[in-house]
Amino acid sequence: MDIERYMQQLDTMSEFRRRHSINVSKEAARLAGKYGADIKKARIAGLLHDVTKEFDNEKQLKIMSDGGIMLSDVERSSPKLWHAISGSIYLRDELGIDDPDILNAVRYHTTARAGMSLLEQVLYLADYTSAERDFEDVDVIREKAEISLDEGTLYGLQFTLRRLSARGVPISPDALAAYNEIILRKNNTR
Ligand code: DGI
Ligand code: FE
Ligand code: FE
Repeated sequence: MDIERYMQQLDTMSEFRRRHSINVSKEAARLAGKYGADIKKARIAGLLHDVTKEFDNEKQLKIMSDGGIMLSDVERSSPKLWHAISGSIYLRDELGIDDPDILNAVRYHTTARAGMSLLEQVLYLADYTSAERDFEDVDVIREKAEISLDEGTLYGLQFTLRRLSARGVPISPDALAAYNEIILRKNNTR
């Protein structure tokens, strides 16, 4: 896998998004090392996870429809969710990345989902805790991410679900399924 070529994709981004992508890549590699995910895949997924985030809506809709994606009602009504979907299609169809774990990590980096792989959880958390983030509670989620992938992911989901419901915007069923799965897993191991 050609990390130099993937680095060139960062040239298409704003300075802010490039810095974020590099921070996420570094943090994903660190978490992958800590939790036993593939470090090289984590680095690539981190670099590219937001590659379509700054594309305009029409361009993202075209990438998704050309890639054979049918959006659900929640997805169609929430453009913030599009870059994760269009990003994974772009990696597959434009960059020729065929590793399903990398593609799924990008696909679910915004919402999470039930049945996440190690790499998927690593990218979700690296995106949430990346060095330039400064929202309230970021230190708490950083601490949780050191305890376990599930603790970190759960805290991230709780924070996101609280915020989305307070704003009255549609919530992805994938996020709810991820939340329920981790809660049930915790209860079963008590
Ligand atoms: O792309 P980033 O800014 O690095 O972070 P991200 O991919 O986690 O995107 C965060 C945005 O996605 C934030 O504005 C909230 C939004 N979001 C996350 N989950 C959902 C959601 N929006 C809706 N409507 N529904 C969701 O379930
Ligand atoms: Fe994102
Ligand atoms: Fe991001």
